[in-house]
Amino acid sequence: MKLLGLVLAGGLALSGCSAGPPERTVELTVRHSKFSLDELRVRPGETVRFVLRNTDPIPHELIVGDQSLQDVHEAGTESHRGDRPGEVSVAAGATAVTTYRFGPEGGRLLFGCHLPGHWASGMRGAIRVG
Ligand SMILES: [Cu+2]
Repeated sequence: MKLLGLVLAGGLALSGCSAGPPERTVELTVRHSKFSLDELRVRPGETVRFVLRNTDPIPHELIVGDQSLQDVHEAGTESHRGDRPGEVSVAAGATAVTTYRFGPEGGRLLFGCHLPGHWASGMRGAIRVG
């Protein structure tokens, strides 16, 4: 129990372990409700481990997916967060990890945070696949 307490105190949250072995790690730092990257490129079929470091005094999240998935989260009709690949919440001052496997086809996906007002104020970015 003591070890568990230490892990929780460290603020590390894990999610999306079912996506297979990561091929690459992408670090995203959040500062003043902005991501440190606004665009990234991945290869089709690539598995990416996202490490989300939140330096802000408020929680954030990272949602990876297409426009329709982002619309669902933005509308607030999606009740589950942090338990699927590419979707993770991060507490204030904490670090969270999620792993996402991109599909075999090229295209454009998005990532962002859907806490109220965050997406609209620019807490998002584009992912170019291929
Ligand atoms: Cu946010």
